[in-house]
Amino acid sequence: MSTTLKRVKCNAKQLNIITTLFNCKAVCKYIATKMANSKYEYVRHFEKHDSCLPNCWIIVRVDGKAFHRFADAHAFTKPNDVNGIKLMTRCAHNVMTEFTEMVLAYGQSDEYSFVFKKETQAYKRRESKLMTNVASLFASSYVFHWPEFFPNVKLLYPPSFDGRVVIYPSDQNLRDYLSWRQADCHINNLYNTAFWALVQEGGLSNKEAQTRLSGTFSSNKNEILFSEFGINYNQEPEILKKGTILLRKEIAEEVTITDHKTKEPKSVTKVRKKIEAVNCDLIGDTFWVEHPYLLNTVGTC
Ligand code: DGT
Ligand code: MG
Ligand code: MG
Repeated sequence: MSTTLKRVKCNAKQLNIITTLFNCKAVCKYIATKMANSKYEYVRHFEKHDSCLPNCWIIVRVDGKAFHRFADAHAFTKPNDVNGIKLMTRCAHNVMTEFTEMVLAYGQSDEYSFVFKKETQAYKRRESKLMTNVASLFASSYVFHWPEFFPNVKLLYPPSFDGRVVIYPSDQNLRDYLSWRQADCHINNLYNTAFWALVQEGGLSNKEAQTRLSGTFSSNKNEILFSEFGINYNQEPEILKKGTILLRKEIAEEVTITDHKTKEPKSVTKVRKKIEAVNCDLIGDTFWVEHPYLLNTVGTC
């Protein structure tokens, strides 16, 4: 049969008709071979091979495009809009639910970093696949969940998020990366809290507040907040000072099952993983000592 088929010359449309008519496995196989070996096939070899280095942590970071404009356009509270922060975390939760080989995520401001375990084989570790799938799911989730967090604010235009991939070979590099993002959260939040206190409560113009804070250290900003506005920065909510960490926690649950021998109901403990948000320090050792499974990822997720 295949000998006869190979003698037939026809275009793709005609081949499709043959498949429909005969619905025959051999015909389908023949067509697949024919199409795959078209003269255009060579263009595939121009694609970049972009597999991430093996045995390294893969981080995908997404960041809102021009979010200063987006925040203004949608009247976000300054310096922090808690609904905006919660929406970001809802999106990150979606991403972690979809990508089960993610160990944790860390978010602050308009960005989220997602950590894939070292051994992940998701998308054959292809950088472009990982980055674009994460960024597009994050962006679509942002629009999808918007009404839950901003029921009275019309979404004026579609937001977008850029994405990048960074590879870290050692656990220490990974910890340093996350510490860098959390330190950035702290530095920006302290500055923004002081800046907007000076503007909103102190009556300074944006330019005057900027000049006032220029060249100041953390201690100076803490002092301005405390002595001029009665704000103890240390008592600001952790979600603002530390950002948000999403991790998979093991939850032990009592469930009732039917004993297959006695056919009687019995109670057993089942362990399942649940994605949880925490707002704590991840720069010190405590977090890593309390969650040792995060770095020891073989066989997890
Ligand atoms: P990009 O990322 O280069 O496209 O530009 P932006 O404008 O997104 O800049 P970026 O990512 O460095 O900084 C984040 C901006 O988002 C920053 O201007 C403040 C704004 N933003 C983030 N979260 C909030 C919030 O909760 N409230 C307000 N009012 N603004 C926020
Ligand atoms: Mg941005
Ligand atoms: Mg940003």
